[in-house]
Amino acid sequence: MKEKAKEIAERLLSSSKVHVVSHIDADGIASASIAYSALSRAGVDVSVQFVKQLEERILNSVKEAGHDMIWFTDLGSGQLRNLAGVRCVITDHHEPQGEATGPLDRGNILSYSNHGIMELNPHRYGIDGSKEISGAGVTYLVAREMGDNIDLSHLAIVGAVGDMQASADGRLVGSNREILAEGEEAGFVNTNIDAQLYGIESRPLSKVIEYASDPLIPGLSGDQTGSVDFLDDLGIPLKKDGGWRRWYQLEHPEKQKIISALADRILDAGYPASYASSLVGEVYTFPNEEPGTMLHEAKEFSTLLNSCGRYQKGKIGMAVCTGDRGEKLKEAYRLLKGHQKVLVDCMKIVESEGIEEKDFLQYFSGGHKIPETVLGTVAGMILGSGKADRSMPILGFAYTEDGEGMKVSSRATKTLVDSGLDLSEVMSKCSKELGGEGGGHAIAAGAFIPDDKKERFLQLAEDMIKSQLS
Ligand SMILES: [Mn+2]
Repeated sequence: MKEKAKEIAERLLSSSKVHVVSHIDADGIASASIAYSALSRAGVDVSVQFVKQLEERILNSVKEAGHDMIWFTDLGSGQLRNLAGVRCVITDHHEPQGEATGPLDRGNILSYSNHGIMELNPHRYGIDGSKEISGAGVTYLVAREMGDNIDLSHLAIVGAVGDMQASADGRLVGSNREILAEGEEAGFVNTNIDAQLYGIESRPLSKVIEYASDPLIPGLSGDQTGSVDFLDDLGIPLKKDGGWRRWYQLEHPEKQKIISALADRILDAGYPASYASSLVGEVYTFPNEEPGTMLHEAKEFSTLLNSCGRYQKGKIGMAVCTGDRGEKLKEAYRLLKGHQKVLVDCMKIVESEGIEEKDFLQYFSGGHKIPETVLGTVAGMILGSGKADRSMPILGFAYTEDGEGMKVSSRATKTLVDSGLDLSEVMSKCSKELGGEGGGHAIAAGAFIPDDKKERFLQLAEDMIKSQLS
């Protein structure tokens, strides 16, 4: 990959102006920020545009804008055919569609480079882009060939963590590890073995326990008083000098005490030991950021970027990534706060409307009240909160914003997936039968269906889930 990265870097450096098109999620925002920094440091004029996906309409408008050179980051490999004739480079980690442009197929490199396209994608080199490197990571490989850009390595880590590439094993693997080692050696990233809980920098201690969802803590997740009592019983002071203590401020023995008590709870509730051991894993922090802020730790940093992306404010996220610690950072925090309020309101809506149960699935109906953009997150939170039955998957329904159909989001537990459940298949096949479309992952998937087909969809999904689990 290094050789290809070098070729791409040279091509970018010989351009006078580059237009960056990136995906609008945490990884995409980190990718664009790396590309932006590397280009502007090298004196290349740069403009940036964020998109949800590279659909035909958007692709046509990008083409028509007549840019001399375009750099697609965290997307593009799925659109090679439609990019014929466009002078561009691509740094992407999604499964490529169409013929190879890498060493797997020499002939096609020539045909595509004749068409003006240069692509760096790990899948062309036998590297699994879904686990081993993110869009930001691939973009970083090019940036490091463009100049002294090792300080951008922390953004490659934020992108990988944002794409959940550290969650399966509790640590980054593959090419991500090489980037991590480089960043660590240069002093831009630290790796610690610590709790895999969310909010260890910025949230009060009891909130970290209360909101724990991966892993879920039986009897504590979602229970405010229970979480406070739990820490009290262990003799852990919640406050110090009048302020709420945070996880990162705890003494090592305190952390150990809490983690082993949490593990006991998980084991006592009958979950496997592997579930309890997922409480601990690698945590990535950034020494150049202020401790106790969301920017100091990769998971929280990526969450902040995602909340910018969700509200179409990719540029706010990029300003934060490229160093703004004033107005833009404040705006990013405001977006996150607003998002959290939306989620709390949606949880209340589900609680008051209720969850309906069938034999093999449960579902809730958000109608026009739950925005389709947060439907999946809400479904996941309901399943994680202990307010739903964890022995079956949950589906959420809501009308789409354009009023032209219905969005379905589904979430399951790892245990269900291990037993054969595949929500991606459920969402894609059942929606297709009703004239819609869908897909995703075994554990989390979504679909769009005509708005009068909800009952029929539920029936089809119920049948398929039943046969998957039997
Ligand atoms: Mn990505």
